[in-house]
Amino acid sequence: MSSLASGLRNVHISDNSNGSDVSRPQEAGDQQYKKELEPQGRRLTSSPSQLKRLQTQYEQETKQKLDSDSVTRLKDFFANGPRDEGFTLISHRSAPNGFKVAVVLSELGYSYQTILLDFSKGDQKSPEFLAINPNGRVPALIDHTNLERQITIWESGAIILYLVEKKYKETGVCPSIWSKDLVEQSQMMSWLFFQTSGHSPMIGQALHFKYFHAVNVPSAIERYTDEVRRVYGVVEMALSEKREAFIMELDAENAESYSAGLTPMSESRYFDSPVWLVGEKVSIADLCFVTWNYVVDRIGIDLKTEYPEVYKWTKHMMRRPAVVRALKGGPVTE
Ligand SMILES: N[C@@H](CCC(=O)N[C@@H](CS)C(=O)NCC(=O)O)C(=O)O
Repeated sequence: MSSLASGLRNVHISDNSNGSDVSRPQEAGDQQYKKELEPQGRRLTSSPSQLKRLQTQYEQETKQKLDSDSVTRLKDFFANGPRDEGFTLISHRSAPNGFKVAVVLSELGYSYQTILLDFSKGDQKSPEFLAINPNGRVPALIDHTNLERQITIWESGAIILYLVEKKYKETGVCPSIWSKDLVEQSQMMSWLFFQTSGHSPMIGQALHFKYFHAVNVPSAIERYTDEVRRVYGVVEMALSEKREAFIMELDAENAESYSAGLTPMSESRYFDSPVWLVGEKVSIADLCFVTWNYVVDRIGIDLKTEYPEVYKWTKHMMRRPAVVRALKGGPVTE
């Protein structure tokens, strides 16, 4: 497995405020994980003075990192000037939001190189990166194909919309993961916005409170994990409705028996066929979820037993050659 793909699986959970750097050693259980964190003194603190001290320590460490030569690699990258073709994806070895964009680049057949930031060295808060993304988080994308001016985009959802529209304009053919129909577009955007505002941040918060928050707050872990479950409930319901409609249409000879409850729908030969959130084909509405679905077991959610349609949906996406290519990684500039 490549460094990017193994990065996504070998998740290191960073100490960031939304906890959304979520990779971790697959083989390591929670206990081992906690052991790795405890020496850093992150879970055992509770008094305001201790919290203040931790905050000051964090600020000093961040400043030291930025003052050190740790960002040289990044500086070099920008000093070398824009590449003359394709895209540069700025990501992190284990960031689901970064891989989300890689999946779409790959599905669209775009060539791109990836530069991986080192969060532990503060690369994401360096002036060079903040000039590209004022929010100091990955992903960001540089489009080198416009020779008049270099285009930079940040926020995974905005990048995805930019890419599908760009491809459409370039080729005159609507990419299969997008739609030329305004209503379908709006449905895809609803799922995309829901994913970027309701899905990934809630998983990020659940991970943060489970593994990194200075004080152990069970109610916060519960609140965010419940919220992730609620979000998956919404997706599960949408996919189940698509499944039902799909089976009723294609398995028409048994439709009456399914409706009457005489035969369970799980007996249909179409029970495991792919169904998608919008229309009848995979689109950005589906693909934006896949890299996060890969890591929710870290917060104790078992998609296979709790959300069977989400589980099948994820499996179908994970089998797509473009998704496999993205998870293996494009050319990486270390
Ligand atoms: N809403 C943003 C979220 C980006 C985000 O939180 N990225 C994480 C990695 S998945 C990050 O950069 N964390 C580093 C940090 O917080 O310092 C997006 O969808 O692009």
